[in-house]
Amino acid sequence: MLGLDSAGKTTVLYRLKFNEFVNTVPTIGFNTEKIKLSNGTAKGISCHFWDVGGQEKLRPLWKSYSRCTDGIIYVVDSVDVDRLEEAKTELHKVTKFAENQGTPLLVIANKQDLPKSLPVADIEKQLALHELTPSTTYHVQPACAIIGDGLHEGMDKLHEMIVKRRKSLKQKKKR
Ligand SMILES: Nc1nc2c(ncn2[C@@H]2O[C@H](COP(=O)(O)OP(=O)(O)O)[C@@H](O)[C@H]2O)c(=O)[nH]1
Ligand SMILES: [Mg+2]
Repeated sequence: MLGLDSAGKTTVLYRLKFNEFVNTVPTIGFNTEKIKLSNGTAKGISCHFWDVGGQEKLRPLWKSYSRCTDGIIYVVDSVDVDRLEEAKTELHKVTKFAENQGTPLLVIANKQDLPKSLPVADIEKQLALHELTPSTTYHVQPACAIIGDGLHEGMDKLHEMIVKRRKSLKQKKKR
């Protein structure tokens, strides 16, 4: 789980873990949790989450934490319009790493509860998701991590993309 500092990553993590709001402090380093999803079509699936700090000095860590993962969750603050360009640059950097080719991507357009939040279509455009490497399948999910809206829908989509990718990798191996 990546994204600029203050996007809401840690709030997402603990919302999924405890099914309640947990007040956060800025993450120095990372948080990690094994979470059994409790809702949606991915219910019962256990996931190991790595929530990596998003401050500029921590971003070099993203490369090591994202390689060999089944999926990347990229959390965006839908109100922080001034930093969307920065969020875009960092996201494109991560998806370009050789180790991340083809890794499914779930973009969480977070803080949709706030009145000035940008709609999902605008976020998709500003992040230039259509310009990502063609092998990257993605889904953009509007969410409010504080109350949990949208998180299970997002995880269902990510799970679907992961299963699809595994199947196609298996078929490729057989050939
Ligand atoms: N209004 C609103 N605030 C949120 C939401 N998600 C997180 N926050 C707040 O945004 C701040 C940063 O959240 P945090 O999870 O620490 O961000 P991180 O740096 O990406 O881990 C905290 O004050 C959260 O309570 C949301 O969906 N809506
Ligand atoms: Mg954090």
